[in-house]
Amino acid sequence: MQIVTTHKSTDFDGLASLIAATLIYPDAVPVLPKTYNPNVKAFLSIHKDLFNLAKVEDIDLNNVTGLIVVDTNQWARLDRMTALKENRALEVILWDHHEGNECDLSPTWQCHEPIGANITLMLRLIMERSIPISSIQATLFLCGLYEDTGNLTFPSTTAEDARAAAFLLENDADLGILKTILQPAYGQKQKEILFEMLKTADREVINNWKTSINITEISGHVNNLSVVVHMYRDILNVDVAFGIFVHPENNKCIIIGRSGTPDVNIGSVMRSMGGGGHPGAGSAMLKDVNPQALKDWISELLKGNQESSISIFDLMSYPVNSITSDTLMSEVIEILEEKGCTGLPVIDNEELVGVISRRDFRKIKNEAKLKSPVKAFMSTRLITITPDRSPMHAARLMVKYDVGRLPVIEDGKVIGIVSRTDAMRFFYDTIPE
Ligand SMILES: [Mn+2]
Repeated sequence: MQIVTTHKSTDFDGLASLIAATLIYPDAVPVLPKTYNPNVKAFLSIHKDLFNLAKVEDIDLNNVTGLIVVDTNQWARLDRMTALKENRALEVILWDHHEGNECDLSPTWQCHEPIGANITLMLRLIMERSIPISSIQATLFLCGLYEDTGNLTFPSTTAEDARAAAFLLENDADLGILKTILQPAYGQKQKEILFEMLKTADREVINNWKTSINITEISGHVNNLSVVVHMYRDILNVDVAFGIFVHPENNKCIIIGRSGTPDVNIGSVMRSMGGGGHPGAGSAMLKDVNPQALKDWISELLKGNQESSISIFDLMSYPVNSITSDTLMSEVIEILEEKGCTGLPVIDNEELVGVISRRDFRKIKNEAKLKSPVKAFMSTRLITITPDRSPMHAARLMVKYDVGRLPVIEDGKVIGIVSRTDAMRFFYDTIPE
C-alpha cells in the first residue's frame, strides 16, 4: 500500500498538502500525525469526517511500499515512521518547499522548491491535470496558502502563490469560513502565560517608543506564543513588546517580538539575534544565554534605532541644485528641464528660504509672470529633515505635508535633498551599492 503523511505539529499547509496528495494519488491513504496545531484541531473537529484520515496506529507499516511525504523533508519530523527508513525497496515521493536543511529521505521522485506554501507546488499539478476540487478543499488549501505566506505578505511569497490563491478563489474557497478557521488559538495554556507576563509587566520608553520586554519561564512546548505576545502588547498598550520565554530544562530562550509602529522593525532586531521575521513580528531562539542579558541586548538594539541601518544621509542626493530667491521663473523652468528634476530648494546666503516645484507653476496665469522672481511663487513652508532620520520618517513627512522632496538640513545648512524617488528606492530594496 501507499501512504501519504506530513510533519508532526501539522499546520494548515501540511494538512492541505496531505489532502491535495489524495487528489493526485487517489490510492494513497492519508495518515495524520498524532500532534497538530490547535487551529487545525478546531478545523478537523468539524470537517474530519469529510477527509477519511488514518492514524499511524491504524497502519501496518510492513505493508507500506510507497511513502509520499508532504511539507517536510526530514524523517525526524514524521510521526512514528522510522520503521520505514530501513525498507530499501520503499518508494518515497517528496513534495516540499523548505530550504536550508538537508533532505534525508532519499526520495525516488521529488518536487522540492522554495516557494511560499507547499500547497502551491501541489496545486501546480492539480491545475495542470484539471483535477476537480470541492469548495471545502479549496477553502482548506487557501488556509494553508495564507497561513504559510502570511496572507501573501511574507517575503517568501511568489507570484505563483498568488496565482494559486486566485485559482482557489475561482474554485469557491470561502473567505468567511477561512477567517474563522485562521483565528489564532488562544487556549488555557496561553492564557496562563499571558497572566504570568502581566504580573511582572514593566514598561520603559526607548527612543520615544513605549516598550515592554518581559521575561517568563515556561515548561514544555507551548504553541502560539506569538498570539500571547500580540495580546500582551495590546493590553499594555505599548508600541513594542518582546516576550523572552525561558525553558530552564534545556537552557533555551525563545524571543518573540511584536511592533505596532513602523519605526521599529522587529525582523531586523531578530536578525541581529540570529532569528528572523517581518517588520511587525518576528522571533529568535537562543541557547545557553542569560535572559537578563537578552533583555539588555534587545534594549540596546532598540536604542541603536534599528529601524534601518540606512539613514537619510545614505539616500539623499548632493550636491544640491539650488537657486536664489531672485531667480526668474523663466530661468527656473530651464533649470528644472536641464536638471531633470521636479523641484528645487531656494537658498539665499546658505539659508533655505523656500522650495519651488513644478506644481507652483500652476499659479502662473499669464506669460508676463514668468519674468517675476521665484520668491513670488515659491512655497515658504519649509518641511525639512535631518540626515540621521530614517527613510520611513521621510516617507511619513512627504505624505503628511504632500511634498515630493525634503531638503536635508545639518547645522542650519542644506547638505542634500531627498526625493520621493529616493525614499521609494529604499522601500523597494534597490539601493545602489
Ligand atoms: Mn509549509
